[in-house]
Amino acid sequence: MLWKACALLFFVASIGSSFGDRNNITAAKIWLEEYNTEAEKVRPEAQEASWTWNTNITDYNNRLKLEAEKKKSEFDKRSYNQTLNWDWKNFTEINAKRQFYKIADIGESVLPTDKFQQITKAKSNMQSVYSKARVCNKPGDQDPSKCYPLNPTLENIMAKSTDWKELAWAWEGWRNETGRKMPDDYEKFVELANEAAGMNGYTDNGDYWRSWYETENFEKQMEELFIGLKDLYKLLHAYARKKLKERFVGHPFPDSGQIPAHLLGNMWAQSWGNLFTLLAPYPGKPLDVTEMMREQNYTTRKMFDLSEKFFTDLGLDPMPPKFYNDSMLDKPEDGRDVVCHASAWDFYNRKDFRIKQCTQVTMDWLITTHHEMGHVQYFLQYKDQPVVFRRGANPGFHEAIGDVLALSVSTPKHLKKINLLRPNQNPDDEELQLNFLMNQALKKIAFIPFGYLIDQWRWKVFKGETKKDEYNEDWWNLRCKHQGVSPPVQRFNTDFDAGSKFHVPNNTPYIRYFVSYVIQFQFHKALCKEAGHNGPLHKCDIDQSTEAGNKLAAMMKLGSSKEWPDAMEAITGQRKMNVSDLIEYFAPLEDWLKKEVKNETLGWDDQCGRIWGNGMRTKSIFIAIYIIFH
Ligand code: KAW
Ligand code: ZN
Repeated sequence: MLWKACALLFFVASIGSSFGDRNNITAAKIWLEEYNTEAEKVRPEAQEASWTWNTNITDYNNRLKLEAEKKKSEFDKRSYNQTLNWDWKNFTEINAKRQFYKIADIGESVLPTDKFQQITKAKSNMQSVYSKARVCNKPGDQDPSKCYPLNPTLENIMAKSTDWKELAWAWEGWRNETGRKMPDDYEKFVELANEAAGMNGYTDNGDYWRSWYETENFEKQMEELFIGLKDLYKLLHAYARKKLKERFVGHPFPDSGQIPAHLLGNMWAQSWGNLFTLLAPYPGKPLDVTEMMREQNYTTRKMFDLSEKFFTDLGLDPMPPKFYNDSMLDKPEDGRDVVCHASAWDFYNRKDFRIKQCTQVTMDWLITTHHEMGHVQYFLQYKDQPVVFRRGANPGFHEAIGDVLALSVSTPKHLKKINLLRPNQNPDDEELQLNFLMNQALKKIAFIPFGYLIDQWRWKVFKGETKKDEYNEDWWNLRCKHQGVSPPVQRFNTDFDAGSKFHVPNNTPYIRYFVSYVIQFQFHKALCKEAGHNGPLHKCDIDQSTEAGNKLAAMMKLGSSKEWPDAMEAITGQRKMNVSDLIEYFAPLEDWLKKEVKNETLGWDDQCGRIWGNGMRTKSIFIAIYIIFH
């Protein structure tokens, strides 16, 4: 007992004697512990207030959320000031140095209180416009008070309708009710986010977002990956365009080669899986998993149980006890407004983890369920890291986990195993396999340019190269150039079509999904090797491979304590992002597509042609007058 007391006295004395010593690593580590304990109190409070607002959008809950965010920002600022007591940049202990680096990086919390409140308010306004939006006056409706939300009505129309006019109504209406109401708030948000980034030593907010990747020439690297995938996308685009021209014969397709954006089965033309019936190489061999799910009376809970089982069969963690009670897995039917866009929540107290989504019983939602469960699995694996390391190795890693598992779950072999293939369907049938690959391509390859371009647009906005009155023009320059889609109705510079996509009003960076879509194939290939898979990559199902599960867990446990190449190496042995595994996965389909489009002109003009309405013309007239008089 006595020796323990002596040791404690010596310990306290040694710290005491080094007060004021900016290099005392022992004292620095004690401070880090204290920071962590405090953060585990402040963060859950902020998360709880945000959750309450997200699951019940009211002014009152908004005020509570703003109050909690202010409290968290004060804690961030206080902590930042305390980091100045240490010469942490010269610490030789890497882990402690990295914690300090992350604690000192306080983002928008750096702003003075009034500006912090302004930016939070601008974001809240945009988020509530987006989540409350309804579109009225559907063609054929008699009752003008009948209005429709994105989830499920407009999404279902975009997915299933083959009526040009109805699709155009949903497409245009959604943009009128969302983006068009946001440019003022967005401009304010950009101004203040840039100001915060500048105060933190970044050139602008885009520079700050890119810093999370800790990669030299990040923009260049993304561009190279994108170029590596463009040819494959062009094949799929040409094939889809050919088939859509047959479906919508007599309707206008632009001579510049783009596809009208409302025809691709999705509100943003980002994922084309809903065109599968039209585009399947062998239409007689459907992959009608949604129908099978409905026939078997699937419920939301059954979808989550199925997903959870896939994780635990790999040896990964089950959902904690409170998860199902506290999550919001279905859209509430009591009329309250909620943020329906799916998300996964870490409350940073090592026990509360939730998912919020408005699930429907479909194959797509089964995949989204795996995607969100992937986030929660990451939370569980890194929960014993210090709070500041409870993040993905980079944001793309967090997005990739659930998708990697879903690559196995979606294979015909696995669907057979879980009774979601029809009894007469043979999972080894090569025609069915090609149909499966087409289905995958419509989700994965179709997404690539969209995943790339959103932040191309935002980075330019943050750099100040795109001003408010150019928001929409530059948006469509990118959509036309990279995705090869065109607006189905005239656009105006008073429109703000970027704002019709959740992540823009919600201020969530998007390049993470592009990164995820590349690296998930690298992870898939490495895990398949670990699981002893032989044969083509697209046939691999890692189900029940604890070897694969262990690799994945080892990587996730790191959180963001190491730079991402270390985390990637833990799974793949590689330290670079690379498109070759994605290309290998789709090789049989690429061959098939090449034959299918041999008489088509691949690609499209960089510009869309005549898409601008009066607003844009007014602007051109002003520019012409300005030029004449100068
Ligand atoms: C997609 C991704 C996977 C599978 C199919 C897909 N289809 C489309 C995408 C890309 C993208 C989209 O819908 O456009 N997917 C999502 O937005 C899924 C939602 C999310 O899980 O990524 C969610 C987005 C979000 C972020 C911040 C606040 C609110 C929602 N991300 C997370 O919940 C999350 C949580 C912790 C860490 C990292 C991300
Ligand atoms: Zn996600």
